[in-house]
Amino acid sequence: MGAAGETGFRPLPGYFSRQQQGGLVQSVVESLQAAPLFTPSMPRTGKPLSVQMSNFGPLGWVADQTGYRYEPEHPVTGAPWPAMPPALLELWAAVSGWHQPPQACLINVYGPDSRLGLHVDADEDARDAPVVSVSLGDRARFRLGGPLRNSPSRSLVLSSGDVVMLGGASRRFFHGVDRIYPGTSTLLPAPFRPGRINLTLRRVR
Ligand code: MD6
Ligand code: FE
Repeated sequence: MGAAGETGFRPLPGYFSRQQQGGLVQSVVESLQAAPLFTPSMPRTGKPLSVQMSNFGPLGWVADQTGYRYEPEHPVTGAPWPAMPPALLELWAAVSGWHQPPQACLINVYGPDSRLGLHVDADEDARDAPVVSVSLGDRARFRLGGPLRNSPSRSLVLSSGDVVMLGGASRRFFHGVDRIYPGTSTLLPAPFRPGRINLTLRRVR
């Protein structure tokens, strides 16, 4: 990889054990009973994303034709988002270097053909706080670019249990998920396998 220290991009491969990953999956599955997955859509075009989403924590990221924003309630049920699992609060405290706890955990659920286009995480007012992400299930090809959409990019494969942190300058770098590699993990239960779950922890305000 190289340059990790310079850009604030920090991969932490194999951060969570298989047992810890299982615990996180259980938390996600339980929370989805109360806060079901929704399909976000692009502002303006209304085009649906191929990834489904939900959230943990006091605030959740939502996307619809009006725009992208953080909301304290689920867009469909109107209920508050489920509490953040303790293991995620511990992860944030251990790696983020930030003085306040995370306010949002976005749950991204990928099917075998889902992808996530190049984007910058820019909907948080707390622009200096890092974003910490956890990969669960099938491997994915993650793409990290630079400050411009056409900056040179590199790809890395993220496996189940890997953590990556976008801090410093990389916090505002374009990134996305080119593809997942279906059938490369046995972690997730039906109906999430083949597939991948990514959790991103954020400070919003
Ligand atoms: C994903 N991750 O891995 C998508 N954003 O499924 C992200 O968009 C992301 O991993 C900010 C920081 C870390 C990430
Ligand atoms: Fe992102």
